[in-house]
Amino acid sequence: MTDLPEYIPPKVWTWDKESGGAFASINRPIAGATHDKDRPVGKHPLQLYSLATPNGVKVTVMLEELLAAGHTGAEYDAWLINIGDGDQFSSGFVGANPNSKIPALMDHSTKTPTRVFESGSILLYLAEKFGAFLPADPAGRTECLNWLFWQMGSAPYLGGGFGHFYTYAPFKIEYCIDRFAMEVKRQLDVLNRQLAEHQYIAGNDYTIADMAIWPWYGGVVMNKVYEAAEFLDTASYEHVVRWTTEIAARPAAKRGRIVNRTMGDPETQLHERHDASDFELRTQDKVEAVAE
Ligand SMILES: N[C@@H](CCC(=O)N[C@@H](CS)C(=O)NCC(=O)O)C(=O)O
Repeated sequence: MTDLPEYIPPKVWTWDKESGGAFASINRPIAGATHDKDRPVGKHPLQLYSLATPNGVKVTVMLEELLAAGHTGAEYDAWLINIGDGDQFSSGFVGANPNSKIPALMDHSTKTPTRVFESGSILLYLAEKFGAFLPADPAGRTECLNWLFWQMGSAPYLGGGFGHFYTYAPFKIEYCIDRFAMEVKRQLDVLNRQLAEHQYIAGNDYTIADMAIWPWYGGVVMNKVYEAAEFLDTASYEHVVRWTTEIAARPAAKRGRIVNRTMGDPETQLHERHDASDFELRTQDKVEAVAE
């Protein structure tokens, strides 16, 4: 199984060393702000503080879909929160999300600004605010929320479980990778069976359930999350592949994916989005060309 020495947990766990692995420097067992810094506020009603991880992309795809559908009230400023630098621990960010994790949204169109955190809560808030991407009939709405909450409960096994031990842990532990690969494959099979019978996750309509699930599970299928497509044999989930490809072709999904993105080809990085024209004018390739 593994050559690791047996670990005998002490009576009481104490934080006396970094855990090792990627992101070890930002992991800590206490909440709250580490430094004082206000949130920047731009000109639009919605202020998003985020990064283009799968959890962040859910929200930027939703905002771009709302704008594409003509909901001008969904105009937004997207500010970059660099979690590797600890931006999520600023007093301003913690005010928007006491859990110190992206994405966080502030709605300045309400009498006093409304804070919204947890990506699922943000998707639901926006869907209800604009009456979009959430079926109105009780049965359709419930099925959509079933899958939205499925994602919130399932993706931590993909990210915090599989992704952590397959990609970020300081060494490979067979037991952990086996346990979470098994679960992620089961989840892919759940999606595959659902998508064999429905065009979209919750039925015939494209909804916030698709927007929540696609960045994670579509990301794995497209080999953009953890580079584990071959390891997990994602090509064998043919209906998930079909659905992933269809959503990836949507112009709003293409735009949403690059907002607050700081990795990859420069033309696929729009560090901050403050105007619709930024997709044309302010991607990193353009910013770098001007700087030269
Ligand atoms: N359940 C949360 C998860 C958010 C989350 O885990 N965000 C990560 C990036 S994908 C983060 O901000 N990590 C920073 C940290 O843990 O300090 C949601 O869906 O909004």
